[in-house]
Amino acid sequence: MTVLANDTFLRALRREPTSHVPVWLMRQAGRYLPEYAKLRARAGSFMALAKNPELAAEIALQPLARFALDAAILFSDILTIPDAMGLGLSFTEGEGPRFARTTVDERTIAALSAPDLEELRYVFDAVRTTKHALAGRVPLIGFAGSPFTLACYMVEGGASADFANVRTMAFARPDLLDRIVRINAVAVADYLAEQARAGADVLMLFDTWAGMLSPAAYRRFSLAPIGSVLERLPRDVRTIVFAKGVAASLPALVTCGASCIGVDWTVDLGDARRQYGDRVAFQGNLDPLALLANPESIRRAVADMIAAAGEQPGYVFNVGHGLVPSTPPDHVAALVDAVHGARSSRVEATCSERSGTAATVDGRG
Ligand code: 1CP
Repeated sequence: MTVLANDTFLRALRREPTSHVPVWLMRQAGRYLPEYAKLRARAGSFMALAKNPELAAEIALQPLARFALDAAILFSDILTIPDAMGLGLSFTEGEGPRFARTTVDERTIAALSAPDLEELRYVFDAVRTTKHALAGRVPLIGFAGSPFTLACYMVEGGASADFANVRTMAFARPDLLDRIVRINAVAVADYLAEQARAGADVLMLFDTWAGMLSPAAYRRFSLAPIGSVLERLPRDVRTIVFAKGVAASLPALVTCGASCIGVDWTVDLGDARRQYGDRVAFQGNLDPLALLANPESIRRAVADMIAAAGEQPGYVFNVGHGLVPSTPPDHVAALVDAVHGARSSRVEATCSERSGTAATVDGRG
C-alpha cells in the first residue's frame, strides 16, 4: 500500500477542502526544460525516450526537482495507441507527429481494431517505474487521448491546422467516423485501466481537438465515446477530461461522468464553478502564454484566477493548454509559488485536523 506524502491534488479531485490550491501544469515535463532537451538530444528521438521506462521516469520527475508541483504526469504521448494499431508513428524534429498509414477509407477503417495491450507494455512499465521513483511524493497521472482527438490524427496522418479530412468525414461518412471513435473508445478504456493497474492514481483524457466540431457533432463523435470510456474504467479511480474549444458545450461536458473537467482559458472559471462546482471539480485555466510575461504579471494573473475559482472545494490550478517550448523555467517557479502562497491561510483551519492522517492509494475513491 503506497502512502502519499502529498495528496492535496486527490483531495481537490474529490472536492474535499485542501490546505492549499494544488497545481500541476499540462506539458510540465518537456521542451522548455534544458535538462529535457539534453536527454532528448542524447536519445535521438521522442519515442526512444518514451519507450525507455527509466528515461521516461527521469523526465517525469524533472519538473518536480525544480518546482513544488502537486502531481506528476506520465511521460508518454497520446499517439501511442494509433501507433500500436499499426499506423506507424514517427516524430520529425520541428514538424510534430507523422503516421505512415492513415484511416481514411472503408477498407482501412474496416480493418481497424483495438491494439493488443502487449504492444503498449512499455507505457505500463513506464507507469510502474515512475510510480516507484516518485516514492509516494505526489500522485501520478496516467493519460490517453480522447477517442475523437485520436481520430483526428489517424484520419489526417499527423498534425493539422484545421483537421479538414476528419471534419469532412463527419458529414460525408459519419458511419465511418462513428466506427473509428467506437474502436478508439475500447482501446482507450483498456489502456487507461491498465495504467491504473500499473499504479496511476488519476486518469486523464486529452480532448485537444474537441473544438473542431459543432456542438451536435461534438456530442456524437467526442462526448458520447468519452462517456463510454469513463463507464469502462474502475470506479475507484478519479478521472479528468480536458477539452479545448468547447466552452459553449460546458453544460453537456460536465455530465460526462468525469470527476474533474479541465477547461481552456476561454471558459469563465467563476461562472463554471458557480454553476457546476457542486457536481464536478474544475482544473485550469490560465492561458499558457501568460507565462511568457514578467513574473509580476504572472502573480497578478494567478491571484485573479484563484479569486475567480472561489473558495468552494474542488479546484486544481493549471494552464488552459500545454506550456509552450519558450516558457522560461523561472516563470514556472513564480507561478507555482504564487499558487501555493494564495489562500493557504484561509482554509488551514478546516484541514488541520486531517493533516496527520496518512492518505493511502486504496482510499483514493
Ligand atoms: O520533440 C520532442 O521532444 C517531442 C515533443 C513531445 C513531448 C514532450 C511530444 C510530441 N509529446 C510530448 C509529451 C507529451 N504529450 C505529454 C507528457 C509530458 C507532459 O505533459 O509533461 C503529454 C501529456 C502529451 C499529450 C499530447 N500529445 C497531446 C494532448 C495535450 C496537448 O498538448 O494538446 C497532443 C495533442 C499530443 C500530440 C503531440 N505529440 C507531440 C507533439 C508535438 C504533439 C502535437 C502535435 C500537433 O500540434 O497536433
